[in-house]
Amino acid sequence: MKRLCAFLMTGFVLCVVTFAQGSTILLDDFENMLIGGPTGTVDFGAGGGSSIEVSGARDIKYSGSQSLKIKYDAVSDGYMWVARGFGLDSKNTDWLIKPASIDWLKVKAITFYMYGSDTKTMIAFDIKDNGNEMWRFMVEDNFKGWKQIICPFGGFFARGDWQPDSADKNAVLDFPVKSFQFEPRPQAKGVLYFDKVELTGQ
Ligand SMILES: [Ca+2]
Ligand SMILES: [Ca+2]
Repeated sequence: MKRLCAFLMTGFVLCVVTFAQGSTILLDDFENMLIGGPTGTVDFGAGGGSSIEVSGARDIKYSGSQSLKIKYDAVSDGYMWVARGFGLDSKNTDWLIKPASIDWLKVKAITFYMYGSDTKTMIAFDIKDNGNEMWRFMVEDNFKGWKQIICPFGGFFARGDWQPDSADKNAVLDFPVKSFQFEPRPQAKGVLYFDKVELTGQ
């Protein structure tokens, strides 16, 4: 990525992160201590009988020294979420870059690396838009080892099963996107690893 800065008439400096040719913007590499709770670095939880454990893994990782490890047991009426980004209940979940400083008009897709175990588990990858509307992209764990998952914005759909009370529900993907979350869908049980979340202009 490259950073474009301009001096405004007011004397402020405006900086927007945009893409150099063929490059990407690194959103998250899960390198800090991964813990939950009100002051945690990961906003995660489960309900309806499902359960989840979240930690940092140093043995299985794609980049840097750590990945996000999710050990899940998703039962039929249950749900769970593992979120990072801005505006979440946990207070230290920020990405490496602020949403407002990204040139979203140039972004085509959000990508991440997933370590699969070929369990056939369906994983929902959700993003929350600027109107607090939740958008979903489905991924199947049908491979083994690390694989880059590419989620073009055109492949997301507004969730019909649940939206936050504060969601604008306007069926428009409003930028900037503020957070993302992973949810292994029921019924399924296993372990997944995620790493290196990026934006791409390709
Ligand atoms: Ca990492
Ligand atoms: Ca919206």
